[in-house]
Amino acid sequence: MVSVLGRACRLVHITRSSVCLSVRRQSTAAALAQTTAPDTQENRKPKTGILMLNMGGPAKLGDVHDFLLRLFLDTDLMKLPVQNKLGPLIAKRRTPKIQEQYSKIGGGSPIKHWTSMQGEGMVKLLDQMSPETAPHKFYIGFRYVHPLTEEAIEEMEKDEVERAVAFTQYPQYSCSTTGSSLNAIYRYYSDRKERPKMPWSVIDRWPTHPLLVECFADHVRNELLKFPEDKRNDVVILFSAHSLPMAVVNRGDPYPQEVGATVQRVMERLGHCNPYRLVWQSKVGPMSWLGPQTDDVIRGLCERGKKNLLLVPIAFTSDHIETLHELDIEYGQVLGEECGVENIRRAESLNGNPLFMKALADLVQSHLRSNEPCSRQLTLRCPLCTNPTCGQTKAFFSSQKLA
Ligand code: GF9
Ligand code: FES
Repeated sequence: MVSVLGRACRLVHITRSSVCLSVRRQSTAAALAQTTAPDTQENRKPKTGILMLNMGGPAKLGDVHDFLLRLFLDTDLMKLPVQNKLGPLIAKRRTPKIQEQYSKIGGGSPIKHWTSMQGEGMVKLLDQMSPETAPHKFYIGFRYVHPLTEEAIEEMEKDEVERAVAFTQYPQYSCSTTGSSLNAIYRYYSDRKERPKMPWSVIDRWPTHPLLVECFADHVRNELLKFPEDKRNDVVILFSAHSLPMAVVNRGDPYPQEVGATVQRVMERLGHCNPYRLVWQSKVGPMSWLGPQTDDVIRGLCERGKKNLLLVPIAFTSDHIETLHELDIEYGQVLGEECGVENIRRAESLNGNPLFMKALADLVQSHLRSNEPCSRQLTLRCPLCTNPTCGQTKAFFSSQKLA
């Protein structure tokens, strides 16, 4: 179901406004040619390339193994002893369970579907908002499934974009997510002993962007309205973010603080209408992870008579396995039943919200206008970082010379 939607979506690349804009700039003959060859993302020469970075997820059950393999071989995400032996072993062992989870959410991850939709909305807006940097083209760079980051860079080089923007789709920065994707861009060039044809810059974090905050607040408000009126005031809002191993937190990863900043702004925007907590989900394996854990908090609150709960995924903008399986099935259905919850609901992910596309376009426009290669925050390594690539990646991006 999900992959069918994704395919249909890729065929509908044409956008009315981009046709109008480019026709106006061209001769009549070119304009005529344009009517026979539609002005899709694929055949107009882009000036600005925007690489949308994310981890990606398996679109089909058959993609689960390779997804896990790339994940467990990612040395920026985790360091395992004899990783090139142990990684494949763990990937193989975990495949059946993860396949079963994906089979319960429609047979695959919808991440590519949503990212394509968001990218299309974003470039359509950008072509109107910023004609001086148009045409804009978006590329998808996933860390663990196709289209891989390396494949996207190759296409951007082939397209000869004049300016490349690495745009993380994680609002909050972690070295295990955005950091890993940026290291992959750095390694693409250093492995090939090549220099980029175009200057690169990075949108490395955007945890408090006003339109992001507004989108989250809208989705929380919409979901609160679905609770029975007499319970609405008692609802506890649980902002749930992917957890991190304490070893990552303790080397000084900026993610927990930035997730907290998003939560703070969303609650301010909502006028602190309800009590809330920031909780952490998806811990795996034997190490200790940042808490409190989402499932423990649901149990604890129910035991204490707080039985109307609203879960808000705050660190991922689109639906993925952690919302559709972990929050909706494991917690919403199974755990909720177990601990006698009255009403447990989940706020919708930002997915196809047009205001979210506006947020993405605004971020890119301000970034291009700033002429800064990256944020000041990106220039500082974690105080206890031991990964040498982090230093090289930061030097690569912060030394890019923009026009
Ligand atoms: C993460 C978002 C934020 C493997 C354990 C077997 C490790 C890990 C993460 C953080 C994802 C999405 C954070 C590990 C080791 N990490 N996941 N770190 N993931 N899994 O260090 Cl929005
Ligand atoms: Fe954070 Fe290296 S782990 S900069």
